Amino acid sequence: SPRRTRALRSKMSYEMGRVELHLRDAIKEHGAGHLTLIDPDSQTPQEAGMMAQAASQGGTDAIMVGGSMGATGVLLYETVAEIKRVTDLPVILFPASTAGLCENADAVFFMSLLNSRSPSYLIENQALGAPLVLRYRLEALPMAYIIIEPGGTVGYVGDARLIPRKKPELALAYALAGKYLGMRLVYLEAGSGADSPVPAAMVALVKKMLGDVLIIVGGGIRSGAAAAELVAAGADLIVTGTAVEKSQDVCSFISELTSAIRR
Ligand code: 1GP
Repeated sequence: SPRRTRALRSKMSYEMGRVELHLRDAIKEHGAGHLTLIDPDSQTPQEAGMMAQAASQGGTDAIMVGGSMGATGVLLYETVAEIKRVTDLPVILFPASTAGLCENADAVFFMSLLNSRSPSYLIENQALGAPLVLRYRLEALPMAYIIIEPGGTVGYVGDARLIPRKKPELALAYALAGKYLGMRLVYLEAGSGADSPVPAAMVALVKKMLGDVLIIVGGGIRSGAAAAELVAAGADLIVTGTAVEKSQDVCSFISELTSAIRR
């Protein structure tokens, strides 16, 4: 019967949690959302808290915490604690390894670097981290992480076979594989501080073919105009890190981004 099928379906699928629903609601309401990335290695926890507070006032939808190097231990814990103390925003971990997990965050991008050559980034860190995710009661958001040229530090550290910028069909192939593996989010990453973001044509192709999967785009986005172009192409969530760190006035910079991408 249809009722049994429905019940089975909800039992079998890994259910969406509070943070994913918060992001999906924001996207439904405004057409797109914004995530502020804070690397605990780049400033003190107090400064991170002030950045998060300003980003919150500027309308960001959640704070991502992570970094390729040094985003671990007491510094990570205190950074998350300070952000949670001064804002009501969900904190989503963006870990480079199991060391990027921490019990006071709300959620984790539980991701596999699909175009890595290294089993460490495909599945080993995930297997070692999964029992911690359970113990810390973190909401796991199942995500395909795909690194596009130039790839930056994360491309190097993650041993990625970078997707050429002119090959959107390769990005699509990995993204579709992620969808068929049950991932509900795809992150197209150009690398932190990239000269230019992921090409809009690549975002457009991936979004067109993936439907309900949330498309996150990050790396090298420095202006409202660049963010708006990616959202027009189909990005659901825009990530900015470096440009926020460098900004003299975080609140107005984030306002510029959020007003550019919202309808
Ligand atoms: C890096 O995509 C993110 O993982 C953000 O990149 O620092 O260039 O904003 P930026």
